[in-house]
Amino acid sequence: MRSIFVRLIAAAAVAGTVTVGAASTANAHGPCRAGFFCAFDGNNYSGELLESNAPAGSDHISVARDRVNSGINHTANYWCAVNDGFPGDQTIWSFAPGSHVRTMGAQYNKTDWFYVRTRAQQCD
Ligand SMILES: [Ca+2]
Repeated sequence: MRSIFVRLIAAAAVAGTVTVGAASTANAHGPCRAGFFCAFDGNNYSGELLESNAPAGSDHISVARDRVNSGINHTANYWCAVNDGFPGDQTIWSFAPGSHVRTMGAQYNKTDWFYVRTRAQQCD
């Protein structure tokens, strides 16, 4: 009987630890989950437009046209913002792994799509 009681307490303690750990992880990563890249409509990560964990090598990841203004990169890869246009598409921002960009400054409201590259490749 004592053995069962000890096991129940141990299980409850583990469950409690998991819950606390998950909550603190969410806080530490702000509005974008671990392992994901997030793009936002406004400054300071307001109005999420994209949340993706697309792998390195991905191209033409669509996002609402001409609206991205901030981003959080919780992936191990570079996320590269592209403004399509004439005469050609242009990479206008490089979100390094782990970076938080509160505002894209002069590049606000220009991004049309993203591509993803490894740390070694980086953005064009
Ligand atoms: Ca554009």
